[in-house]
Amino acid sequence: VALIGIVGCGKVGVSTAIQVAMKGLGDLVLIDIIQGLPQGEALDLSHMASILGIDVEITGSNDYRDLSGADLVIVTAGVVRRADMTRMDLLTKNASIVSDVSDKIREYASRSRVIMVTNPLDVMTYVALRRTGFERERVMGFSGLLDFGRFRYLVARELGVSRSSIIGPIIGEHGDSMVLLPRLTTVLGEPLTSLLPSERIMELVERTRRAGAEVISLKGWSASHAPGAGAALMAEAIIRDTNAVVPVSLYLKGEYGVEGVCVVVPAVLGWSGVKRVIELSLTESERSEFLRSVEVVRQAQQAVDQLIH
Ligand code: LAC
Repeated sequence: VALIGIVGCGKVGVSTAIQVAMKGLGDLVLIDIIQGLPQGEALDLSHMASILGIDVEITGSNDYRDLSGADLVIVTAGVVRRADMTRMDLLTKNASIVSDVSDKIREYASRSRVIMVTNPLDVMTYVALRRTGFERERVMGFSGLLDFGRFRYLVARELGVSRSSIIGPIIGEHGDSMVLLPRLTTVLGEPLTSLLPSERIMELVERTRRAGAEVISLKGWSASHAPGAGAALMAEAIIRDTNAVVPVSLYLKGEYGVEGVCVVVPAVLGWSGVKRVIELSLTESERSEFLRSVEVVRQAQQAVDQLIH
């Protein structure tokens, strides 16, 4: 049985735990520094699993030693984004939290794969990579399924087709410079660019970029169910070794002509983590939009470099 650790029992951590538990992927250990919280959530989730007849062990702990033997650790710990904050405002605070968590993962779960969920996502993936010292294939950031899911929600409504009939890639930063690719987003092969006028596509892309902030301003705190769903899908691809192609934030080593930055690209996921990067054939304008997004992350990454060593 696989062991999956979830670090951080805030709303995102708990929503992720619910959705991972419901998939029955393996045993779960929830970690948080608040006394009682992970234990209480674990008990509640164990009752949930019992009602549903799902036989996974779910425990909670304030001690990182209980991550020992984890095959996968999902990191959601950090300060959450308020409506008036950009993801970058979170940078310094969360870099320090994620550094500490990464040290614990290296110490107690040295063979684990890591899915980073904390914002700003791409830079936190970089922090986790540096501080764990793991090979890049085992350290990946979650956000692409979230952002693409938001786009797909809007496009499906617009076209009156099932959400599942729409597939497409997303690349670049999890942030305002994220790159959706309407030319490569298709309804069973028919590109969005021939199904909708370009001005309308641009509106949907803009709305997708703002979707995270829209959720925060409505409900008063950050999205949690959608992130939980996407993180659980990534966990499933890894634990069940499915080879699903998923957009993940990954430290690039020359792919797309980019060296040394964590940004979102499509990758094949399985038991070992990232098995392979898929390099999309981009047009000149798509490529330059992507490279601009990479530079946004590179700047932020350089800003934390001094903090994490
Ligand atoms: C979101 C923020 C929290 O996209 O990154 O929901």
